[in-house]
Amino acid sequence: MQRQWWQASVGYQIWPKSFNDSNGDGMGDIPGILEKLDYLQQLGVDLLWLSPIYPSPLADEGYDISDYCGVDPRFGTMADLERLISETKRRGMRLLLDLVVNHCSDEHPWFQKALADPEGPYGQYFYFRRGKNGAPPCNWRGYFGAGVWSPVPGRADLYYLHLFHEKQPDLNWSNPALRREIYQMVNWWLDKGIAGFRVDAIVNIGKPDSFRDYPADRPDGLADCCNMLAEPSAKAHLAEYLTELRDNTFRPHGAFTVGEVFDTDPAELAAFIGPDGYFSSMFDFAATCCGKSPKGWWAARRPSPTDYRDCCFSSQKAAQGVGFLSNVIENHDEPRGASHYLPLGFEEQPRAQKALAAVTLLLRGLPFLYQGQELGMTNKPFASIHEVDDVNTKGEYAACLAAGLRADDALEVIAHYSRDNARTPVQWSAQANAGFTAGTPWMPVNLRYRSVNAEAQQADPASVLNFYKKLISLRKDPAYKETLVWGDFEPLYTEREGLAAFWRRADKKLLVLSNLSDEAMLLPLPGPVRAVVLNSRQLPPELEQQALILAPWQALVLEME
Ligand code: TEU
Repeated sequence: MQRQWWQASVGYQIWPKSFNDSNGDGMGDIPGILEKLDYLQQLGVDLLWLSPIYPSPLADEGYDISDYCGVDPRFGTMADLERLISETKRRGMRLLLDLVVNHCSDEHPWFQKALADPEGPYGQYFYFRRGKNGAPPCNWRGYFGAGVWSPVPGRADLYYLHLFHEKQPDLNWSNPALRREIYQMVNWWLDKGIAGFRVDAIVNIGKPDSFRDYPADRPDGLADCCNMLAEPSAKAHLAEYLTELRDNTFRPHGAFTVGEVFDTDPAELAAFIGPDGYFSSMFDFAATCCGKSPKGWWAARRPSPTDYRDCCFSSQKAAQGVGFLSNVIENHDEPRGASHYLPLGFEEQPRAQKALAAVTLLLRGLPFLYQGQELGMTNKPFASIHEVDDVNTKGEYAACLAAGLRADDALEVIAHYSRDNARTPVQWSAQANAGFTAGTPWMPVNLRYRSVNAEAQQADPASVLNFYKKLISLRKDPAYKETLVWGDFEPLYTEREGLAAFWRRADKKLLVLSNLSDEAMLLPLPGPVRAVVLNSRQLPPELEQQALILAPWQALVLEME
């Protein structure tokens, strides 16, 4: 496989509104990110992905864009962003923006012009369709729980399509004029000096040639819109558009791209991330999807640590020899990784968080950390549904009630899965509002900030933060980089519950062992140990001639003969 500059990178996602506020308005901003570049550099991350910073009505927190080539004044100015591009470069880091082109905002001029004249040229930028016997054109339910068709104001029986919120109309990629506008915009950003993009919800741009009903799958009589992704015409269009997008933008710029791609058939992996793939990389969402139900969050089952391991391992095997996945335990759409993958009662424990960190950072692929993950930030408590900001959570709460759950049970469900969990302000210090803002934070901070914060962890050699630093510097250590970045992956001891054990092998033979349980484990050793390269616990590993005892939640990297 050809080597690329980005393969040895460690990614870090910034969700700007909650990262760091420089001007006291309670919202994070780009100057606030600039203030923390040294922190990020010391952590060792080098590929920074910014969730959307473009002008937006924030109906879906910036994923509803009203101007693709601007910066929302709440986040700063174009000059601030240009400074961020140059300051990251100066530190050997690269900047990725979020490319959100399945849909735009209903306040984007394209949609405004389309509404004014649905039969005109801008009408062709969207999907306008007539209703069927007084009902919408088809029975799809969108990703946020409501129907995907909303009426066009003032036009009896005309609807527009939105797979997400009604303020996020879908862009019509079958229109070459729209595609040209998008490519121009992408090239404009790449010419400005960003290194590439995280590509949002991208599989949805391939729509089938006709919009037909699917069998209803919930009491609302609607069917999940993602059924359409399996239609042969949708798949064919997706391949056509992604090839064209790559050839007209990413490829000539040598850009790095990471696709938000769910549910890829292993047979299609090469098309997405192979040497000639649409993207450089894509997120591995196997564990993210584990236990989720098409019925909604109320019917989801939490994955166990063993489920987490099995998901990661099967993705690793599928991607090996094909391309580089991007490994995540959390992002701005998911519960905090520690709260989701660690068993109840252990989510706040640093030793358990470190065991999880060792797995996600040492698998083959690019690790992408999400802001605060490196501190062991956990889910936030919810006292009432009125505290919820996120549109998706509101839809899922309604789905809980429709399924017959009582209000307090519904609250418990959404409290675990809500996207707001990942969106509380980053805990920088034990000062007021966790040092995030001098004003009133737009969303309350998690009260754990008094003990869990960056300042305290920087001073504590045994902190979660310092363990992440060790893991990242191990990946970059010239002695081990070849093995940890390009080496192969092979699982072992998979019959053991709660143990993540795997080989990373190239010029060195590294054995990664992470005990994702509260029980000590006696493990046979597959050969003599040359060196203990990393140990998450203070106590030295109990090594015998042919066996070792792995303490509860202990993670070890052993260099073997
Ligand atoms: O997410 C796409 C997506 O499929 C999610 O909506 C996902 O199903 C859901 O969040 C699971 O809880 C992307 C962005 O990451 C998300 O923040 C946006 O809301 C969405 O696209 C629309 O742009």
